[in-house]
Amino acid sequence: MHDTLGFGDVLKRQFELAERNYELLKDRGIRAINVMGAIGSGKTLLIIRMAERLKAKGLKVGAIAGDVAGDDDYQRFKAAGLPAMSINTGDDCHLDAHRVGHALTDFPLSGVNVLFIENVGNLVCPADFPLGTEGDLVVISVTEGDDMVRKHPKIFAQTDVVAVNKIDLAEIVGVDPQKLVADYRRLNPHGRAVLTDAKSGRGVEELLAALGL
Ligand SMILES: Nc1nc2c(ncn2[C@@H]2O[C@H](COP(=O)(O)OP(=O)(O)OP(=O)(O)O)[C@@H](O)[C@H]2O)c(=O)[nH]1
Ligand SMILES: [Zn+2]
Ligand SMILES: [Zn+2]
Repeated sequence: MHDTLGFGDVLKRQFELAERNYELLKDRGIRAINVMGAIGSGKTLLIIRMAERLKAKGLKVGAIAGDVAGDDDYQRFKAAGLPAMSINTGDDCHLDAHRVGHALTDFPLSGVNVLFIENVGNLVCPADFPLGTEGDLVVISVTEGDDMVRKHPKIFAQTDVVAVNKIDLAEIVGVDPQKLVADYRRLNPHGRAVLTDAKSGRGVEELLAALGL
C-alpha cells in the first residue's frame, strides 16, 4: 500500500502526522523545538547549555537525538542529566513526523516542560519535514565558512531563529559572523540571528529569549 503513494501524498501524510504531534505536545503543555543545523555546528552542546539554564529556572528539559547511526548524542544528553531518547534514521538525512510520533509515545514525557529534538545534521533535507514542534532553530557555526546561509536559502528563509555558533573561533578561521547574519537578514527579514559560543555559554540566554523560552 505504502509504495503506491507519490511524493505529494507522502508529504501530505507527514503534515498530518506533524499536526498530530503538535496537538499531543500542546495537550501536555510541552514546548518542543526542532533543532536543525549543519553537521558538527554545535547542536548538541547548545541544547545542553540551554537545558542547564532552563533547569536553573526550575523547568524540566528533555532531548531526542536524531542521528543516522549511533548513540553518541543520546549518551551526551544522558550524561548531562536529561531524560533522553535516540532515533536512528538509517538511510534518511532527516527526522520525520512519523518517527518523532513513535518517539513521543515511548518518551518519559511526564513533567517535561521543554523538549529539544535534535535533527540530523545537514541544511537540506530537514527543511522539508515538519515534526510538529512549536518552534524551529537552525544552528550553523563560523567554521563551516561564510557562505553557509546563501548556499541553503530554503531552510533559512523558513526558520525564524538562527544561532551562529563557535564565535570564539571566528578570528582563527577568518570568518566574519556578521556576514552570515547579513545573508540571513536578506532571506528572512523578520528572523532573529544570535551569535553564540556554546563552549563558554556566551549568547545562550539571548538564544533562549529568541526562542521564547
Ligand atoms: N570552540 C567551540 N567549540 C564548540 C562550540 N560548540 C560546539 N563545539 C565543539 O564542536 C564539536 C561539535 O559539537 P556538537 O555539539 O557535537 O555538534 P553537533 O552539531 O551536535 O554535531 P552532529 O550531531 O554530529 O551534527 C564538539 O567537539 C564541541 O565541543 C563552540 O561554540 N565553540
Ligand atoms: Zn549532535
Ligand atoms: Zn508507525
